[in-house]
Order: sequence, then C-alpha cells, then structure tokens
Amino acid sequence: MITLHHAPQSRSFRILWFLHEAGLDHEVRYHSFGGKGLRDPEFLKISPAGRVPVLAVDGLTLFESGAILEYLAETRAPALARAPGHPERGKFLEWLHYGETLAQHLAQLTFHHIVLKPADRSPVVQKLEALRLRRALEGIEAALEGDWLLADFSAADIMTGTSADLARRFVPLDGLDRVQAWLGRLTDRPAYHQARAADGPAELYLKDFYHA
Ligand SMILES: N[C@@H](CCC(=O)N[C@@H](CS)C(=O)NCC(=O)O)C(=O)O
Repeated sequence: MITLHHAPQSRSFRILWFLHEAGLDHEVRYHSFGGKGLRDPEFLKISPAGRVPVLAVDGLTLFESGAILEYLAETRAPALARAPGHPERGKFLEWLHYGETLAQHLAQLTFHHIVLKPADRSPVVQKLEALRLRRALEGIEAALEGDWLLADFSAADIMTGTSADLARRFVPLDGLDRVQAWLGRLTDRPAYHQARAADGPAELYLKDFYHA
C-alpha cells in the first residue's frame, strides 16, 4: 500500500493529485501545521526537515515532492513522465521543477500574509514577492504553446500547476490569458476534483485573495 503523509493546502497536494490521476490505491495520513506532528522525532526520521509530502512506497520513504512525482511517474504511470532519451526529457525536468520556483515565493507570501503575527509582517516583502511570483507566472505564459506545458499532459503540469493554482490567491492573473486557460483545463480534470475532495479541511488559506 502506498501511504502519503499530507497536510491540507500544501505541496503534498501535488502527490495526492498524481495518485488520483494514475488511479493508484493509497492511504493518506493527515498532518496539521498547527500541531507538533511534523516535529515528532518519528516523523523526522522519514522527513529530515519535518516537511510534507512524504510517500511510503516500495519499502522506501521518499521526501521532496518533485522527486516523489518523478519516482511515481517512472514506476507507475510512464505516460505522465518523459523517460531518459525522450525528446521532451529536458523540458519535462525543467517544468517539473519550476513548481518550486513558484513555491519559494508562495512560502514567503504565506508567512507575510498569514503565518507571522501582524506586527512581524512586512508590506515590502508582500509586494516584492507578489511581483516576483507574477514574473515567474509570466514565464509560463510565454512558454505555453498548447494545452499543457509539454505536448501532452504530464506530471510537470501537476507539480507546477498546483503552485500556479495557489498563486491566484496572491497575484491577479489579468493579462495572463494562457495561464488562466491552462489552469482552467487543469482544474477541470476529474482527478483534480477527487484530490481536492481528499485534501482535508483548510487551515492556511481562508481568503480567496490576499492583497499586498
Ligand atoms: N521542496 C520540498 C518542500 C516541502 C515543504 O516545505 N513543505 C511544506 C508544506 S508546503 C511544509 O511541510 N512545511 C512545514 C514547515 O515548514 O514546518 C518539497 O517540494 O517537498
């Protein structure tokens, strides 16, 4: 059995979504950012920084969402990967890992809008990180030629699409017509809806939009 360590509204949604796309049987262990579970010594043995996702699969416990998606796609759903030698291999790796370019700004924005006490939040960081996130989304706008990041849907759309979906809470997408249409296609997928239904109760993002 595949076991996903997951927290609602987090990067582990990428894995949850993939598991539904690939139709893989799995169980979910829910964690909360509010509790001490992620700092539990037992959890730190499988996640050195105390982060989600962690995936138990094939007798391994894997951390890092990009690595987990690569592993799962390669071993369970080759159509969602681009194997070494495939002409799209390089682009696949680039767009898969681009999700973390978006996520670094999302993490800062989450701290400075939500996690930190109001007195410790910086309007400068809020504005700067929203701008940098917008620029990273413009990179996707410029690259999108068809329906997906590559010629067909792949794990790269799941990885980077999860972060772009969250980015909408911090950055208006006006003028990013291709990104908006891509997000529409992604969020129309049945597996996206199945994963959302399994995500668990929202704890972090309670507003639709956070103004800088
Ligand atoms: N690069 C890692 C980042 C993992 C990460 O930072 N996860 C966040 C949730 S989005 C987390 O677990 N944060 C808990 C904490 O910082 O205490 C990945 O992609 O898996």
